[in-house]
This record gives sequence, structure tokens and C-alpha cells, in this order.
Amino acid sequence: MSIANDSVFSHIVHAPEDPILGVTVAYNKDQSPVKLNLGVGAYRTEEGKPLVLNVVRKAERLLVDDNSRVKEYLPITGLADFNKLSAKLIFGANSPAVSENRVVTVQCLSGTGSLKVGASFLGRHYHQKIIYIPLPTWGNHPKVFTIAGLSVKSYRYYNPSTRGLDFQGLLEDLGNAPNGSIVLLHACAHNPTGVDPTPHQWDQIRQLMRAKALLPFFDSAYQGFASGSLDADADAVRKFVADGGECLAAQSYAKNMGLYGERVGALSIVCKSADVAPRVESQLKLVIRPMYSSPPIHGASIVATILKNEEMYREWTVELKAMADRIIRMRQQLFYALKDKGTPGDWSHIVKQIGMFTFTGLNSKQVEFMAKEYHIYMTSDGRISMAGLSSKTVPHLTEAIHAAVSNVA
Ligand code: PGU
Repeated sequence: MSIANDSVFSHIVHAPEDPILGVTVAYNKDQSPVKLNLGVGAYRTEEGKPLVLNVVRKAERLLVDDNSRVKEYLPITGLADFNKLSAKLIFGANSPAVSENRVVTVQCLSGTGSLKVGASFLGRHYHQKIIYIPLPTWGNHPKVFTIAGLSVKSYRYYNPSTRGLDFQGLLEDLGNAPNGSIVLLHACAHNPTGVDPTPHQWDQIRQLMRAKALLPFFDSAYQGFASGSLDADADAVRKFVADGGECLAAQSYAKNMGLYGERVGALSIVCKSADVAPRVESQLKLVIRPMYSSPPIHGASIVATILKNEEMYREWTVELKAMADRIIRMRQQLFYALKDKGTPGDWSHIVKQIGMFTFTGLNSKQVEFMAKEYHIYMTSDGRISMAGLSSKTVPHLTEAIHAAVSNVA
């Protein structure tokens, strides 16, 4: 009798690739010398290479040379310095919530891990088990929140015909949400649309949410990448904290410090009073302990080293601004290249949208065509990572988009 046929796992069906990370799998299989990966949101240099920031290299050298550093377990909540500095980074140096000890921050595994810990905490301890996420949103959001036992609903966000915010739809949907519902908000540089509310619109969203006791859960994966300024990109979050209300915030250092694979992030919960915060923290520890016990030490040490040293912090902001500026230049180059070529359609959204991505409006058939004929890879919703583009590859992408919209309906 054959043993192979007796696997206790033989009923298992092959799962599909992830809609975003699967793009890289397809790209890796392509043998063409002109292939281009605009799928995953990961920064590339003008030469198309991944970038390790100078200031990160510097921090790593300091860490390696410091013999007093050991590899002991961190506490369940992570590196204390890292947590304090992360709260300061997102809520601001003079945040009353921080100084009044109303903020609990725990180190987590990048942005995804921070969302996951926050979601599990809410699933266990928050009275309203409904979360509203924008339509569209990052593809992993519904999965993270569903697994935490929350019921996931969506609110209107993007209007394909204007290629802008569906502000009326957003207000209507949040206005109709049951009181107390959780609302997932992209802190800045909305993924995948590149469309953010204006400061005035943020204010209206905040007022509506506070009036209905909706609980804001900010996903901040791109602080510094939208405008090039860390403070400006945290503005929406800070306004919500400034009104004294409660919220959650998931931070990622993947993009803004280029620490993708180090998996460094933080979850903060802003409470109304300092007596609640330690109880919240104690329950977060019960979420984390059986999940991964305690977070990794290296990446958080890099971040803490940079954030607490004035000179290194300044260096970081310069390098971060350079990344944001290069992305903006790519927007301009692509826009003018399409215009010069006379490619059918209005492409002004390429320069209007902000952050790492352009939501091109290309449909899944056109996306498929561009992969097959031009070896250019992007997610099937037509999102391209502007950070994956360079002056050298803009002409090839322009050709491909031109051919796709001219030949594929
Ligand atoms: N939140 C948003 C809005 C994101 O875009 C991403 C990453 C994350 C959280 C999670 O980032 P961490 O790496 O866990 O810190 N989105 C990128 C990266 C690829 C992916 O899907 O994870 C993207 O291309 O959409």
C-alpha cells in the first residue's frame, strides 16, 4: 500500500497566492530582462535597487560595537524606549495624552502585527464587534479583523468617476453605522487610492465619529511618505487625540525607515484617563504572550537609536524626504510622458494622488496584458507602486499603458 496517498492532509486544497505578495512571485518567474515589479509597496532607488538608509547602517554599527548589548528576551510589550519614542513620533513631542500617561504603546511585528494585536484586543474587550473599513482598502485589512472575530463592513471612500474621495458617501455610511462601531482610517497616503481627505474633511469626519462614539483605529504605515514631513503626515491622528477622545494607532517602520523585513511597529491605545491605561496594557500582554511571547530586539533597537539621537533623527528626516521627493518626481515624469505620447484619457490623477501608489484606473484585463506583453507587474486593481519606478523605466511603462488603453477595453 502506498504511504503517499494516506496523508492526513490529502484533503487540503491549494490556496491562491496573496493578491499583493503573489505579484512578486509572478515577477520572479519572469525571465525577461526588461521586467518591472510595480506590485509590492517597497521603495527602490533610481537604479531599481532596494535601499538601506545610511542612518540605519550607522545605527546598526553602533549597536554591533556596543558590547554591553545582549540578546536577552524583551518584555512582552517590547523595548520601553522604542515604545515611548514611537508614541512621541505619531502623537507629537508635546502630546498631552502622552504626558498625562493616557497612552499605552506596545512594540509589535510591523504594521500588520500591530493591527493584529489591536484587532484581537478589541475582539475580546470592546463592546461593539463591528468594524468599518474603507472601500477599497489594503487587502489584508478584512482578513486581520475577521480572524479577530469582528464583523467587517465597509464605508464608501473612493469615487472611480472623479478619481477622488467620495466624501458624501463616506459621511452617509459612517452616519448610518451603529453607535460605537470601530472605524479603520488610513492615517495618510491611503492605500491603494492615494486619496486622502483634506484637513477640513478630516475635521468633519472627526466630529461625526465623536458624535456617534465611533472608535477610530488608525493605520499609519506611511508617516513621512505622503508629504515628506513626519509631523504633517500625523496631523489627522493628532487632531483626533487633541479632542480628548480615545483611539488606536498601528505604526509601521517598514516604509519610512526602510525596515521592511525587520518587522518593527507599534500599537498605541489612547485612553481617556490614566487609570484605565495600565489595565489596558495588562490585557494587551495577555493577547501577545500566547501569540509570539515577546517581539524581536534588533529592529526596535535600530529605531530607538535613531529616534533618541538628535543628529541621527535629523539625518533620517533628510533621507525620508529624499524618498518622498523621488516618488513625486516619478509621478511628474509618468504624467508628462503619457501626455506627450497622447495616451487616451485624463492622467492628472497620477500627480494629484499622494504616497507610494497611483491607482491608475487600469482594469484587470489591461493589467494582465501589460504583464504578458510588457513584463510589467502590478496588482490586478491597477495599483502601481511609484516607488518601484525610475527615470529609466518610465518610457517602458508609458509604452505599456499606451498600448493597454489603446488595445484592451
Ligand atoms: N497597512 C497598510 C495600509 C499597508 O499598505 C501595509 C503594507 C501594511 C499596513 C503592513 O505593513 P507591514 O510591512 O506589516 O508594516 N502594504 C504594502 C506591503 C505589502 C503587503 O501587502 O504587506 C503593500 O504593497 O500594500
